[in-house]
Formats: sequence, structure tokens, C-alpha cells
Amino acid sequence: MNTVEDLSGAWRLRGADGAVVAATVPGCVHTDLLDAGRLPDPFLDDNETAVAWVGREDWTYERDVAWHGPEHDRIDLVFDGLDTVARVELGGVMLGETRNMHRSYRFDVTELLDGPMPLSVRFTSAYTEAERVRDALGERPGSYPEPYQYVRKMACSFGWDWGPTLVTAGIWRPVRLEGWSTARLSNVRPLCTYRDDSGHIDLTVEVERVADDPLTAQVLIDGREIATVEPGRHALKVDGVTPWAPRGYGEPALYTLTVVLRIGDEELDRWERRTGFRTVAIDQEKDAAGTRFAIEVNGEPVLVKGVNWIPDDIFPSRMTRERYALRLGQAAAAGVNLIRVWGGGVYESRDFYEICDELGLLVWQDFPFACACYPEEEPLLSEVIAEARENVTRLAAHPSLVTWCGNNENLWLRGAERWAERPGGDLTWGEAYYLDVLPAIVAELDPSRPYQAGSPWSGSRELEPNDPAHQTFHSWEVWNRQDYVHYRDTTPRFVAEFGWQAPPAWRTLRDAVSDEPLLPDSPGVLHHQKAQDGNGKLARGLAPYFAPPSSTEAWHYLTQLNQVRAVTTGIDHWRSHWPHTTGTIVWQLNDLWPVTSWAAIDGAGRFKPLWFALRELYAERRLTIQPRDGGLVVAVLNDSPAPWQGELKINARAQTINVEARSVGYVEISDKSTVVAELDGARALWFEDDTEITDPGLTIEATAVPGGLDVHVHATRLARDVLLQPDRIHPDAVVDTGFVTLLPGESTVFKVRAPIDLDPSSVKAPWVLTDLSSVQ
Ligand code: BMA
Repeated sequence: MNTVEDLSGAWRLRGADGAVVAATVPGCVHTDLLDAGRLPDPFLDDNETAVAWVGREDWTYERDVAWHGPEHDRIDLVFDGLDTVARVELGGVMLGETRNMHRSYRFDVTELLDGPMPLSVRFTSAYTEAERVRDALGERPGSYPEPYQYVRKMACSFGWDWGPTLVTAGIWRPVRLEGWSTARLSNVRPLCTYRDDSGHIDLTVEVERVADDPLTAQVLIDGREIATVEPGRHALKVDGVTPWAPRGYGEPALYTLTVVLRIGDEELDRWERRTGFRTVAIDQEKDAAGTRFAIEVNGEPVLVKGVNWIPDDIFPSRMTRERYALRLGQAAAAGVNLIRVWGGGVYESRDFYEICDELGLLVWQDFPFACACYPEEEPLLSEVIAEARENVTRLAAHPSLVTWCGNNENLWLRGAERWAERPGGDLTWGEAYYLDVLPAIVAELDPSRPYQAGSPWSGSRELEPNDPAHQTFHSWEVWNRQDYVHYRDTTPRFVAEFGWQAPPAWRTLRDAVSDEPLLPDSPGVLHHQKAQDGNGKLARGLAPYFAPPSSTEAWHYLTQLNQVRAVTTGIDHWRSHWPHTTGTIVWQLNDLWPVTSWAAIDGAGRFKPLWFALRELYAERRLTIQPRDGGLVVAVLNDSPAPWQGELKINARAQTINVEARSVGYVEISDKSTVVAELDGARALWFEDDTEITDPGLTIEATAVPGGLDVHVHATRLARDVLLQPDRIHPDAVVDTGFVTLLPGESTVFKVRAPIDLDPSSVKAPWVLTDLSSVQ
């Protein structure tokens, strides 16, 4: 049996000037310097600029290593991840050089490792490598000025329109010594599907060996042997399993798949994962309207209620299983059933996909390419091939992973941003990766999952990649240039990105920016707004609906409200067109530092009101009022497996309706004034005049309850968009509700919870509880 010696934990970090600080592996230079008190917090004010030098320097990680385990034929030094340009030396002997954060590395150190000896990993600045490759291959166009497309490293490390530029280096994933004898399992790639009432595994078992003895691999499901095979690729059938289903479609049934490598009776190596059996496809048939894009699991099309995922930490080595569980749990609790791992980030860790497997969250995985022309020459080509082969294999077992996607926006922006006409536009730009290299790898190693060339993509070189009539669509025109009602102008087949900005929670903003006074355009607030003309777009978005904000607090309230109204307009419209439009993936779930962005959960982990809105928008059953053919309809959105029957009340009238499972029903509305529609506790409101806002005559009563406060709010007259901001009471306080509109005479309760006792009078503090009339 093989033996592992973990090399995580205490290392030393040496700077170019020779100065040494204590280091922690996995980690990165920034986190080590922060721990050592050598860096100011890069999330505060404009400290990002003050720490920029770190990314330009070279750094060395060092420690002594020795093998303490039993004797073996081979001892390997294994890095699960090196960020990024590294030279690895053991006892002064160079083991190898690396230039790809998305790969793991294994070095045979059997002959070298003899008693304790120094191990060093010397990192060259990723800028140095990127600029060297850029100069050798020619500069290419892209959406951002930083040279991220010349090095295989998390692109958003170099800054994004929601992220700081913090270019890391370090041993970002675990490192260990592995001793083995005779042979080891080098790759196990199970492709698990479900058909004809059985599970099926297309199983590849690959070994590395030092002897020619005949080897067997025993395959077990939940401890029950299903086959014993030789290394190679085998088709296995598994009876008696329940298919894995996404949220809302059944249970995410998981089974333990074990592969035991043996020589005779002796166990040499063992591989084990939780897996599930399901069949996935994307219906991309042509129809009268264009080309469909429907993700199907076990033959059933899924209404995708998605969110885009960016790395949850700008220092991804800080991510823990707990943090993934928290964030993905928050997505699931908002009704989300699909997470798109966006191409400017990373292939996430095993924890991420395991949690998605357990929660029944579908995963759409972009290959890491985003918003730029990428050279197709060496040294990048071999790196792309190696990284793709490794990650397609590494993630194969996860039932949650349903589709591979070639890149984010590169096929589209090539035309839309006229890259071909810019300097370097005549050079290779990555098309061969997305249309040839990556699909060939997926076809060979993972034919169980559909591959898409990019997001957005229309399915053919002949069509405009972002044509709403064909396959996937990114809706950015509206946020960038229009009023959000223009979401209703298109009925795309699938909306893979769209979103609207708002600032983070007040406490998050205040903790990150020390400006006095704090203004929407004071220097610190602007430093934490990275989008091109972001504040201008926020202001132009408010103008048609609200009087200009009279204070920063009013701006903060109104921009959060407008984010909710914009995203609501989009999702309700598109959901009402199911099954023509088969889903939405909101840009974006999360943030990785305190910033004004499109996120629903801010960089400090606080919910923006958008998170609560998503929970309503992505509910299985929802009512919405939509303009149609010059009039209005109530759209009854039923994404549940049972018909939705009941008494639909529209203003004073009631009627019985029956909307089939997984479908949408429409009921015309005859009057065109304010409309209240209700069915089974679901409600939709339509205000003919959205600008007439009057004092609602609120009474507010807070009572202390175990764990916090219950805040009872009663409205004498119509109260629009009542919001309770718990972080204004206490930094760790949370609330259970976002914006609420109360009709005359209605009441509601906001449940505020906190780790300490709260004073009921704290709800009276300015801006804790706000309604629209108070800012108009
Ligand atoms: C798209 C995304 C991201 C970006 C977002 C907002 O381009 O793919 O690159 O952050 O829009 O601008």
C-alpha cells in the first residue's frame, strides 16, 4: 500500500532582498506577508495600489523535507497546484519548471531524497513570464490592459470590472511526498450515466508502474464489488441504483465508487469518490425561432435558475470546504439550481464539486479563458492541452458537472469589440482552442458531457455568436446603455449572463472605505467601483424612476432597489417565456472583495437585497405581471412537478386556474390600473404609475426575542419597498427578508438575528428601516 507524507503547514518565504518571513502552505505571498504584518490590508481604501509591488517581485518558498515512511520503490513529490511560474529544487537539484496554475505536478525524487534536505520553490513574477511570452508571440487585443492571456493563471488575479489587481504567487494547493511500490493509480476516470433503468460507468483506469507484474483493479459501489478488471477502459453496468437528480427534480442520489489496484491479493493503491448516475444532454435543435438551448438531465429539460460564480476569494488558497459549503448553500437557499464557473477564474477544488453533488446543484464549467485573444502557439498550447486533460479527468466523477464550455465571451467579443482590427488582431486568438483542441479532448476523455464552444455561442461560425435567437446569450446592452425595461425587448433561447450593479451592504462599504464624507464619488468609493463608468450607469438607471438621491444613504438604498427591480424585470420576463427561453444565469452570485458590483452576496459575505429577490424569482411557483401585446397578463410560473391549481384573484375578480407541471399559464388582465394578483399565497403587483409615492404611515415595533429582534411593521397606506438593513444595527446581524411592499392596512415582521442581544430601540436609528417615500 502506498504512503503519504503531508508537506503542508509551516514553510519559509524569502523575498528577493533575502528577508525571510514565516509562511503557510497552501497559501500565497500576499497572505503570508499579511500574516507577518508586512502588508497593509489590500481591501482597505486604495491599499491595493500600495501593495501592487508584491506581484512584480520574485519569491522563494523553502523548507526541509525528509521521508519518514516505510521503504518504497518510488518516492514522488506531488504539488496539487503551483501559482504559477516556479522552479522546484531539492537539495540544490532542479526537479522542474512550471508555468501553469491549473495543473498539478509530480516529481520522482526516489534517488535524491536521502535524509533531510532543503526543498525550495522559486516563483518568478507572473508578469515577467506573461510579458516575456507577449513579447515573443506578439501583443493581442482584449478587454483589459493586463497581460493575463499569456500565462495560465487565474485571469481575474490581474484585476476585473469587479476585482482588484493582486497578482499572487505561491504553493496554492496541498503538497506531499507519496511513496509507492510496483504500481499506482495514475488516473481513474469514471463517466457515470443512467439509462434503461440502470447505472453505467465508462471507466478508465490508468496506472504508473515500475514492474511488469499483472495488475487488477477491483471496482466497488458502496462496498459491493461490481467488477474486477485490468487497467484500461471498460463499460460497466450497475443495477439497483437511483439516478442523481438536480434540485427540484428529485434526490441527488450519491454512491461511493472505489477502485482498488491489486497485485494478486495485495492492495497497492485505492481511489475513492462519491459519484452519481445521470444522463445529461443539451437540446440544440433548430426550430422556427432559431436554435434551442435546453439542458436535459435524465431526458427532462431543466428550467435553469442559475448564478455565475467567480472565485470566492482573490487569494483562492484561502478557500476552505466550510466556505464553499456556506456560499453554495446560500445559492441553493435562493432557489438556484445551476452554478456557472466563469472562465476568468479557476477549475475549483474537489470540495466545490462535492458540495454541488450533494446539493443537487448543476455545474457549468468554463475552461479558463476570458475576454481576450489568447495565443495558440507554444509555450501555451501544450499547457492548455495538459491542463484540460488533467481537469477533465479530475472532475469526471462529479454528477453535478453537466457541461464543459470553451471560454467566456472570446468568440463573441472578437467581433463585437472589433479585435481583429486592433494591433495584433491578425495573430492567433484562441479560436483553435475552442473549436478544435478542447472539443477533441472532451470527446476523447469525457463524451458523457456536452461541450459548448463558448458563452455566448450560437452554434455555428456563420451566425453572430450573441444572437438571442440561437443558443446562449449574454445580455449586457441593457446595463451598459439602456433602461432595464429593455430586458423585455428580447426573448433569447438562454440567458447565460445579465446583471445590474449595486453597492455592497453599508457596513461592508464603510469598513472598506474611510472617506469623510463618504460620497458615491469620493475617492475610496470610486476605487471600489471597477466597472467602466459604473457610477454613471447607476445614476442613469435611477433617473427615470426617482428624484436624484439627496444623500449617500439615499443613493445606497435606491441603487440597491434598482438592482432588484432590474434583475426582477429580466428574470420574470424570461421565465414567462419558458420553454422558449430555458433559463437565466445571473451575473453574479458572489464577490471577492468589498466593491460595487453585480453580485447578490457582497465581498464580506453579506446579502444584498438582490439575494432575497432571487429567492422569490427562482421560487418553484411564482406569479408575475407582464406586458403582452399592448395589454397585461398574469403569468403563472409553475416549475414544480405537480399542476398548480387554485383561485387566482386579480383585483376584485377570482377565477379557478390549473397550470400544468413545469409550465407557464397566462391570464389576461382587463383593467390597466394598479393590479394585485394572488394565488396560494403568491402575489404579483403592477403599478401603473411607478413615480407616485406617498407617505405610508408606518408603525414600527421591535420586540426582543431569543437571538435577536422581531420587527413588526404596519402600513396605514401603501408602503413601497420597505427595507430593513440589519448591518446598520450590528455588523453580524442578519434579517430574513429583503424589500417588501405592503398594501394599505397590511403588516409584516422582519426577523433580525444576531450573535449578541440587540436593543429594540436600535431599529429607530437612521436608515435601519427605510421605505421609498422617505427618500423621495
Ligand atoms: C461579462 C463577464 C465578466 C464581467 C461582466 C460584467 O463580460 O463575463 O467578464 O465581469 O460581464 O461586465
